[in-house]
Amino acid sequence: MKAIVFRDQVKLYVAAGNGGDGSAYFRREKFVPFGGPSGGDGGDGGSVFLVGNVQVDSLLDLYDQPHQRAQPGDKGGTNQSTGRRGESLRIQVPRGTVVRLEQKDGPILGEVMQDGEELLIAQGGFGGKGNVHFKTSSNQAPKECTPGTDGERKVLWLELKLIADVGLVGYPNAGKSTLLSKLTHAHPKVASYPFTTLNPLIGTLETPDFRRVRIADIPGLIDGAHDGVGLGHEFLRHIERTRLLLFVLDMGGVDGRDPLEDFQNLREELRLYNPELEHRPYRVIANKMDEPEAEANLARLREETGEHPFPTIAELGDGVEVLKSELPRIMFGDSPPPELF
Ligand SMILES: Nc1nc2c(ncn2[C@@H]2O[C@H](COP(=O)(O)OP(=O)(O)OP(=O)(O)O)[C@@H](O)[C@H]2O)c(=O)[nH]1
Ligand SMILES: [Mg+2]
Repeated sequence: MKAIVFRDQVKLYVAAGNGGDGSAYFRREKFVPFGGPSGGDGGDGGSVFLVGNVQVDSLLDLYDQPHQRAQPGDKGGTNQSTGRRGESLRIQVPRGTVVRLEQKDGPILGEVMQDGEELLIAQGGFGGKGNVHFKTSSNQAPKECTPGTDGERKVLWLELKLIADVGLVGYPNAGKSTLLSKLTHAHPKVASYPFTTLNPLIGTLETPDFRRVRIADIPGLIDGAHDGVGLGHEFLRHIERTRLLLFVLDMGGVDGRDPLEDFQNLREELRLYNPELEHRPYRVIANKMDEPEAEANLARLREETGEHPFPTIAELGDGVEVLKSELPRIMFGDSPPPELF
């Protein structure tokens, strides 16, 4: 199987610009025999910021260019001129970018959630003082000046958490991507083997009154996902941010599993990963209702769990219209699921 590489986590090495040194100069003018100090201050170094940008949808560019630095400030000049400030660097990142120090489980430095939101990740150094500042009554010709301070350097771990309203959760091959393609204009890859979807993808369902529900198609989960099996953690951390979970079940048991057990196992995986997920609002989608065993399994599921699943045949679009009208009602209805952020 082809290696799976996720580009929604990157290690980033950032260096802010050093401050320019202050300088020591003296005025040398005709007819001014003892020109005073005239060395200017160094310019401040540029800082490094992350900026949320809705146009950017992955951290792919940073993966290719992990070293990012801002400009240093220039040295102070003659005639008390201050050195040029170093330009700050503004790195464009997708909304939902979480920044940690050093490594994957390092402390969180911050998050970029909104379009245009800026997060300072490395402070530029400050310019040193030129010798003009050191003139005193007893020292009219100071040679002192101070060096600029260093810009901050950091190793950061960036990861992208999807910001979606709804997350499709299910075993591989259950029909999540098919469903997303019917609910929205997204075109995820659909195929009859497990792990077709390797990267999470978002589609937007637009309601007749122009409201939008963002739905995330998340790669299939397998048992032990909470322990990191099958890249489970990579997927589960995306699920964490959605406000409503849709459990997509293969009611035909096409891959030899029992849909009722699937449902219980999926809920258990989420709970083990993050106990809060147990209380997240959810609905059950009973997919592949065209399969021979499906009706009997659905009856059993209803009876044993008390759930009221939405029956669908995603491939044919059956049941999709009901979902299209129900999802906005659930999201924006009288008692919508709680806002997470
Ligand atoms: N019989 C039947 N097949 C379906 C239905 N919905 C989807 N499929 C088929 O099931 C297979 C898997 O569908 P996908 O949408 O790729 O499944 P997935 O859950 O996204 O799978 P992963 O990305 O691997 O996790 C494809 O061959 C689909 O054509 C359905 O309602 N009935
Ligand atoms: Mg898929």
